[in-house]
Amino acid sequence: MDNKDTKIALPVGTTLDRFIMRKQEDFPYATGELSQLLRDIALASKIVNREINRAGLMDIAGAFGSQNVQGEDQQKLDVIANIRFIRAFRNGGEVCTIISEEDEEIIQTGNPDGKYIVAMDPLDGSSNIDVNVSIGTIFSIYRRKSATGCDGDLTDCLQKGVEQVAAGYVIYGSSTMLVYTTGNGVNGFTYEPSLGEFFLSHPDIVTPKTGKIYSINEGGYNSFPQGIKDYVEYCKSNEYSARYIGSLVADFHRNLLKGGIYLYPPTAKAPNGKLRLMYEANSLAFIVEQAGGKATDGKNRIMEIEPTSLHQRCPLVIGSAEMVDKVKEVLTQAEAALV
Ligand code: FDP
Repeated sequence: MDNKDTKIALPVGTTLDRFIMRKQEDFPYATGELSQLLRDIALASKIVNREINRAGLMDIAGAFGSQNVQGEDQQKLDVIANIRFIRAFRNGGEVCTIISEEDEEIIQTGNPDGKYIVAMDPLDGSSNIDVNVSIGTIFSIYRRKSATGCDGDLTDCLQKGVEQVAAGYVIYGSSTMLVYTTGNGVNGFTYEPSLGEFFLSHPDIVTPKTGKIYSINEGGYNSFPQGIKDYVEYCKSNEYSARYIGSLVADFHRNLLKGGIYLYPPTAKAPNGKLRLMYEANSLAFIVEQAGGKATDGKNRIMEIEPTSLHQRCPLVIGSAEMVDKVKEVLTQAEAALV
């Protein structure tokens, strides 16, 4: 076989579809609905990926002129991504109810027989859209608590992170990747645009136990809790690298692969932290734990926080296990010093 043949003979790898199908075969009683739901997410993300790539040409980047429920400017692409994902869940039929960072109220899909609830941030890091920085979609999937045959309700939507059956994110970056877990490890798939398929590129992701990267918006330093200030000083005295893109999915993804920690503590501007428990923290917590890392609000495990409202915020300390433990230790010391 000459060189040319060898190249052609190289396999292209496992597609996301095939991977999902194989995993489903591991569960003899699986009905295939969760698999179909994951495929719906992949399809919507391909469409959103296309819109993002065309943003400059199509004049769909930039503010939409309205504000979302968090009081932030809605970007046109936020709105488009929200519509695309909702439409995918409506057409798919497996999801009865959606909660979205972009919508104040719960959204009924018109599929009362759907078994699943989706919580999503359709386009996270939206302030970065206009400046060509990586952005992402974050999602969590829960099984509904109520019986099928009617719309899902608030109790279905306000479930703890430990109840997630799957979670993932899509990062729209120099390449587009989908990373997800169904509670049995974490796998990453890279989009091959010429084939229109995601391929398994990062099987069984394990995050390093520790790292040398810390990600925090130090602009808020003056109002950080003392323990967080102390941890930042600890990072500096150990010559850690500061890396903060300001796009959660991108910061998280880098730290997941390389080892590191992301912190969004309470600040004067955001007394409960800025990130949302249901749309951001829980999903990434499930992923990081499945990869061997940890996620806390500084004290408590994120996935055990009892949600009380759809758009609730929480502080977030997430990443390599030993680094998250160190933050807890430093916070405890700082609190003890106050007594
Ligand atoms: P954005 O406001 O651009 O949507 O979830 C919100 C988020 O971005 C995260 O993606 C990002 O990590 C964080 O906010 C950045 O907040 P700061 O600008 O306060 O650092």
